[in-house]
Amino acid sequence: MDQVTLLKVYGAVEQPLDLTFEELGRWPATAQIADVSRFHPKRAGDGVTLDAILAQARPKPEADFVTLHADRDNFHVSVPLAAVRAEGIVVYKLGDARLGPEHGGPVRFLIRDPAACHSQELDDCANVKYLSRIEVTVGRGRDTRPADEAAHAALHASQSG
Ligand SMILES: Nc1nc2c(c(=O)[nH]1)N[C@H]1C(S)=C(S)[C@@H](COP(=O)(O)O)O[C@H]1N2
Ligand SMILES: [Mo]
Repeated sequence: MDQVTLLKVYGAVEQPLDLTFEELGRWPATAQIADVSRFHPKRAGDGVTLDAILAQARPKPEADFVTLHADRDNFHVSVPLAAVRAEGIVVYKLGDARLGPEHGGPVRFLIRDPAACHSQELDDCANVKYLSRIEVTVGRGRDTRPADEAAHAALHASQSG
């Protein structure tokens, strides 16, 4: 059993959290989402709902954005709390195994039904891989999603091969 924190939840919350692999597995079955490939055919793993995690962290009344940080590659996304709360899934395992980096692990954020890149707040670009911190904020936080098609194409080109 290891005590390594996989995911921090902090900012405008009553109860900051440092979550380990074991703690993510401790949420009740009602909060666990099995096999995300059922709705994201090219993605894999099992997760816990963002809603369950936020219920434990308890955002302050003035909080209105959730900022998702991937420190591994310095990628950040900030989306409205009210919109993402029921849509977000924190994917952290693949069956009994840990989620590997080839799947965006150890923790990958997924929106159940994302819009096409750049079309809405909850777009495919907000499906943050290597998620290390969830920061609850008042107002929009850091967001490094590519702003237009050229920047988006450049990002994807830099990752292939
Ligand atoms: N950490 C991190 N997460 C990321 C990105 C990234 O560059 N770094 N790219 C985003 C973009 S622009 C898209 S479209 C999706 C692609 O997810 P996929 O690799 O599962 O297709 O991941 C998103 N999550
Ligand atoms: Mo994207």
